[in-house]
Order: sequence, then structure tokens, then C-alpha cells
Amino acid sequence: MSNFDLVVKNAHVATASDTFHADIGVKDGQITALAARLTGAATEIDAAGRWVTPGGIDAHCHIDQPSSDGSQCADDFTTGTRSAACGGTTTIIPFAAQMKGQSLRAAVDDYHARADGKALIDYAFHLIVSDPTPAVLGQELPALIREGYTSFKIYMTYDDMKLNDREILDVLALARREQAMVMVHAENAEAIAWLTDALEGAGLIEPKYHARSRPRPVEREATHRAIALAEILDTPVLLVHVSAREAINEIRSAQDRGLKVFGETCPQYLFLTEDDLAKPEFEGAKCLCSPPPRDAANQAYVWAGLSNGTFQVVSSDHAPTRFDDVKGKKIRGTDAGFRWIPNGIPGLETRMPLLFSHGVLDGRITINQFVALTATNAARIYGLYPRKGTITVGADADMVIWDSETARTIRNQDLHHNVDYTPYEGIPLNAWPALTLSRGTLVWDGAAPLDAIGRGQFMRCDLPEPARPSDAATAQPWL
Ligand code: DUC
Ligand code: ZN
Ligand code: ZN
Repeated sequence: MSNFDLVVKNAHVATASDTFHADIGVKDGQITALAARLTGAATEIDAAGRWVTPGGIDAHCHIDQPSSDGSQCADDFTTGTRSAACGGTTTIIPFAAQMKGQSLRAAVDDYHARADGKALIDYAFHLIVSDPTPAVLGQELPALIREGYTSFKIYMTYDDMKLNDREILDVLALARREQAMVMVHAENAEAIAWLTDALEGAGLIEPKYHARSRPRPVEREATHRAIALAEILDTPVLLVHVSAREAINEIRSAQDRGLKVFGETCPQYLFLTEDDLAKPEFEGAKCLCSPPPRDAANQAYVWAGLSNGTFQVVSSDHAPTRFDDVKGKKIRGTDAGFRWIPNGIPGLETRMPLLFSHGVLDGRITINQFVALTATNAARIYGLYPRKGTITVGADADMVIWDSETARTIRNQDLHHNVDYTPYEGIPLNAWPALTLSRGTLVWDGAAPLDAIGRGQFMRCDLPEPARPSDAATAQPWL
């Protein structure tokens, strides 16, 4: 019998903390040995000295998520996970979203039904809490946290999702008691509503005005408020899809004061600008997401936030609707105002290559930072570490071997999602996964994804790893 099912030979391994040359032995889907030279494998893959990194964790993506505006999420668990695997991601954490009035348990059951038997790679769920009733906070959420749904997103905007400050405090207090992780979409709902009405009143309704309806102070104010509410309760919080320099400064200043405040950003804030929303023929809608892309100077600020450690996580916020589709961006026609255009862009497959190519190879971040930002930190924050997010003995054999010699260009026709465009069309790249391994199985060989739908497993998350908030000095018995 072979010692290993697979040995990846001659790997130049990068983890969040180290780089080293090794052979990687895999047995039963797990890494069982790292050594200078390993033999005795049923199968060998020669990495030929190329970079080998942990498979990516896309910790913020929307897959087959129902929406209230009648638009259709373009990707289900098959197309979404297939696309992710081809771009080097081996774990996704999409959202089981509670609609107002719905039980959270029903949302989770529904979401499992959507995912069961359809995924190519592994997945966990965050929850979205839009209706924090006493029953949800008192019974459902604590029970779900113990069952492995240990993180949840709350919204400060969107009429069908937003919580007021009192409700946010209720959710944060529950998270503190249960030691769960709260993710916050921070934009000021009232300011957006006011600005949207004003722009519409002046006849300014094209896609580009979406950015004008959500300027940077809208994000800064809500980020400040979310951090203040978390500080009041001495509870960790993670700000998602952070775009604006002022919001980054709020996060940095909280971190400098010793608060457990984490930040996530996305490729759209590194590679797109509000000018992309001004493209003619309604094409700007292809880049319409919230928060909106900003300007070039702001992009540089987001890059700096990656290299100086303000951000812990880079996710795609993949929220796919098709462009040329009555259930997509054109749901109300091309003359409809920006208010009616479904928010969100696709990005599961391009997240890792964009960051490897323009981050690592262009010298903006180190290879170790790349690994931390795309995999390890998310695994730690969301309770999947060390099974996921690193290359070590005992971890799942989720890995990417990188081709960083071939120049290419992002073309939607080469991608594997079910979307008829990519907002990153035409961006040059010098890196793409040569191979992606999920639990030791080749799910992308550089040419085609593996036809093994349903092999992806649901993963329960442990409680997040960061230090617990409440020690004797800060304990507040009345909570
Ligand atoms: N913004 C979100 O908050 N969610 C999905 C899409 C988007 O643009
Ligand atoms: Zn959001
Ligand atoms: Zn999102």
C-alpha cells in the first residue's frame, strides 16, 4: 500500500508566515507529510519549483441567494463553486439570508437544500440576520451558533435588511455572549435615501449616479457608528467590503486603540473606479455594487491597507446578476434609474489571480500577506483553521500551484461562472492557477474543471479564533 495517495513534488510553499521548498504528501485528502523528499505515492504531481499556496477561502460571496427585487442570482452552487475552483479558491462561505418575518432556521434549511449535492469544493455558511426578534436572538441564533454557523452579517442599509442602532446592539450583545463574529455592511441608509431622492429629483439617474448617492462619508459615518456600538459592548466586529479611505482610517484608529476590529476589502476597490460606472450604453451597470468603486487615489489607499495590515481579508463579494437579462441588471430596462439596478458584481474566479498578479508579482504585498489575506485569516476569523487556510500536516490538502510565467488577459469567455460579463474584462495578468487541489483531488487542471459536482462538503465552523473580549477587567455582568 502506498504511503501517500499523492505527492506534490518540488513545491515552493508559501504560508501566511513562511516560505520553504518541500514535497507535500497527501493521504485521504489531508496533508500527512512535508519533507525535502517524499516517495511512495500512487500519484505524483511535479510543481517544478512553482509557488504552492493554500487554496483560497472566499469568505464573502452570494450564491443562489434569493432577492426581494425579483432579480436572479446568476450562480448556483454548481456554477459558483466550479468558477471558484478554476480561480484557485477551495472553500467558499456564502450567506444563508433571513428575510424579514422568516425564521432563521428556515433560511438555513432552505440554503442547505440549494447547496446539497451541487458543490465542487467545500463550503460553510454565514447567516444574514435581518429580523432579530426575541425568538431569533433568544433561541434560534444561539442554537445555530452551536451547530456551526458562527458568523453573521448585519446591514445598516437596504430597506429589506437594515437594522437600527438598538437592533445592532441586540445582535452584538448576543454575539458577545456566544462569542460569535458579527460582520457589518456599513453605509448610512438615511443619507443614501436622501441623496437618491435628490439625484432623481434632478433627473440624474444613470448608473454613474449610483456612486454619487453613496459617497465616501456615507461609509465613514456608518463605519464609525458600527465600531462605536461594538466598542460599547466590547465585542469583536468585522467591517465587510470596505472601500473608502475614511472608513479605512476609522478601522485603523480602532485597531490602534486595541479594539478587535477587522476589515475586509474586495478586488472592485483595487481595480475599478467610479469612472467604470460612467461607461455608455448602460455598460456602467456592470460595475454597479455597494459600496461603489471610488477613484484612483482611493485605490492606492486600499492597497496600502493590505500591505500595512489594516485589512485581514480580501473577498470577492461575488453577487452575480447577468447583464443582458430581464432578471439581471436590466430588470427594469436600461432607462430605469440606478436605484432599480441590482447591486453586485461577479468575482469569485478572478479574486486570487488579480491579487497574486498585481499584488505579489507587482510587489505591493508579500506572498505571505497574499496567503493571509486570501485564506489563512478568514480561516482563523471564521473558525475553519487549521483544517482550512494553511499548508501543514493535518490540514486538508487544499492547494494551488501557480503559473506565474504566462501572460494572459482576463476574458469573460474563459471564465466558468454563469454570468455574461466580468467587470475585469481586459485586465492583464501574469498569474493563474496551473492546478487547484481540493482535499487532494484535482478540481482544476489548468484547462477544465473536474466534472464531480456534489463532492464539495458542508463544513461547520468553530467559534472564531481571535482573543475573546471579556476578561475580568472588561466583563460586564449586566450583559
Ligand atoms: N453589495 C452588497 O452589500 N451585497 C451584494 C452586492 C453588493 O453590491
Ligand atoms: Zn454588503
Ligand atoms: Zn455581499
